[in-house]
Amino acid sequence: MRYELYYWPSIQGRGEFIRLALEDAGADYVDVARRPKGMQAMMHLMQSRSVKKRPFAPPFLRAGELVIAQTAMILHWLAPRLGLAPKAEAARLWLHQQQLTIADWLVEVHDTHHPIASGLYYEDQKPESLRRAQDFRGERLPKYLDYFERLERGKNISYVELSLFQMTAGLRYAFPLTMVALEPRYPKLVALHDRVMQRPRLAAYLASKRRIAFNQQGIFRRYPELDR
Ligand SMILES: N[C@@H](CCC(=O)N[C@@H](CS)C(=O)NCC(=O)O)C(=O)O
Repeated sequence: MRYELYYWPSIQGRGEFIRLALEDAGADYVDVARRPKGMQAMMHLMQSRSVKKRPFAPPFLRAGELVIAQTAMILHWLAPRLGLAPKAEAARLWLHQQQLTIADWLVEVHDTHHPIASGLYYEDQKPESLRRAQDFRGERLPKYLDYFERLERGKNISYVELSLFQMTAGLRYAFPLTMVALEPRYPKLVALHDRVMQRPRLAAYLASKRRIAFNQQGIFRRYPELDR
């Protein structure tokens, strides 16, 4: 099966959570929008009336006849096929629940720099961003980190652990000072981050050009004033 991933070509964003799973599994996939004419193909699937089940937003995955959107649902469907989730329902639902919590967490990261509207520039919502980021650093970030630090994890790496790696990496990029101060309280999450990035296929991916660098258009952005 050759999978087609559709996502904005210049940012890690939500697409990265899917890329990490595909890369870790060594899956055969195409990152469509990063290919010539790929953006047209992506916009066609989202906008053409001839496509009956149009996704609202990327990322979405095409697998044969299926087109699946929503990051957590893509992973819920894909991961058992990639060996990154068990097949039993209870175990899959538990992973899905964690992934949906990660999705909520990611929205809160985004809202530190876009608390009023995604369509406005950061510079047009700076006072609100400062307030929002202060609350995020002081209240919400430790609450999410506490939660994931304390959960029991089995020996096997699933897609949720890959996503937690991405959260730690992104938070280190966006909030370096805050993370230096907080990380001693979260040794299990730090160890998990290191363990995931040493997985051979992921290590090769992270060192390759396929891994887009964190940048100021993505969800994790570095504004030093939001990291005080
Ligand atoms: N809940 C969706 C959110 C998808 C989403 O917000 N995608 C962003 C890029 S990361 C987008 O392009 N949104 C366009 C829009 O909301 O208009 C998911 O988790 O996949």
